[in-house]
Amino acid sequence: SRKPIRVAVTGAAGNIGYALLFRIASGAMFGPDQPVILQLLEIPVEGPQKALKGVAMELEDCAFPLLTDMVLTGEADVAFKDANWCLLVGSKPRGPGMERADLLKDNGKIFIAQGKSIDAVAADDARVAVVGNPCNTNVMIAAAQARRLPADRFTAMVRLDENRARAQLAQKAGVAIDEVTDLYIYGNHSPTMFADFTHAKVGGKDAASVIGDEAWLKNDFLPAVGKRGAAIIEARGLSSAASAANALVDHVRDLVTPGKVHSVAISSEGRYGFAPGVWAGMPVRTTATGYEVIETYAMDDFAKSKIALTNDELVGERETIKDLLA
Ligand code: NAX
Repeated sequence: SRKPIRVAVTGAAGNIGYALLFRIASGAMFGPDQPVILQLLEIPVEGPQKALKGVAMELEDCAFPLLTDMVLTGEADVAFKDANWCLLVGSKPRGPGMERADLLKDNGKIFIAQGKSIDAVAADDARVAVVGNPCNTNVMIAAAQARRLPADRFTAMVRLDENRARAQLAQKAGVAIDEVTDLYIYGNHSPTMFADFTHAKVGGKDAASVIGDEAWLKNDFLPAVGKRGAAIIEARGLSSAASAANALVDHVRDLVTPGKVHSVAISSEGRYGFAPGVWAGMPVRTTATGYEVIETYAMDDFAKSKIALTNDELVGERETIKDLLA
């Protein structure tokens, strides 16, 4: 039988954790023949640790054949020990009256510690996916700690934005989701992200001509995708959890499935006009050993202006936490 994959998940007793762990254990992330070991991290405080125990009890009660072991811990070095995948979901939410800069800095400290720990104790083939917000900047901070693991192992999730965009476009065009292709997310996981409809296709044809309403694409579609997270909070009273967990399943599964093309936030290295060193969403194609960036989409002036806007935000976030990168 196959050697189990060790999957570390932080914030495991949180909302996303509750929607995520059962999918991983059922085989949705790594396939129906791949055993997994869950290594679950929560803050070392009684409440969250107790809640984590409860989640683990439910995982046991599912009797998942692929779940061969579980580790529950409040220590990063235990959670990340020999981990093949580190899913960094946990982060500190914005409290009442808290400035965005303070949120960035508080979370930055978490990702310094976790980045260091991953680099020290995770498996040689370890890969990291950051979900905890602000995820693009958190992943940059974690990657800055790495001496052993190369930067391309560190990714952040913009897949929820891609999935939201594909669903909105399919709905507008009145087609099945699979008919919408070549639709990728550029930039920050925030309302500034650019869902590039200019290259998208519907049923193999140029999406803009199928929709036939450029004003809708620019003035309705883009803001609707950008503000979808806020719309979910407004409707549900809680932030996206099941759809975020599902997007993380897609993000990781497609990063281990050669040939898949999908949106991933990676170190930009100046591609598509992003500042070198910021982590920005862009399309990648998964290869046998990692991924290659799709660099061939030519952007028009509108797309360039959108990318410039989300790049400015990423540069601003980096500026806010620059002391943490040293
Ligand atoms: P919750 O507040 O329900 O859960 C977060 C959990 O993380 C809590 O149980 C908390 O105790 C734990 N935690 C905090 N600091 C930790 C640390 N240092 N080590 C380990 N655990 C720690 O939030 P949830 O709804 O699960 O969302 C988690 C994160 O995902 C948030 O930052 C949220 O903003 C972010 N999201 C990111 C999305 C994306 O597309 N990238 C979309 C969904 C979501 O908004």
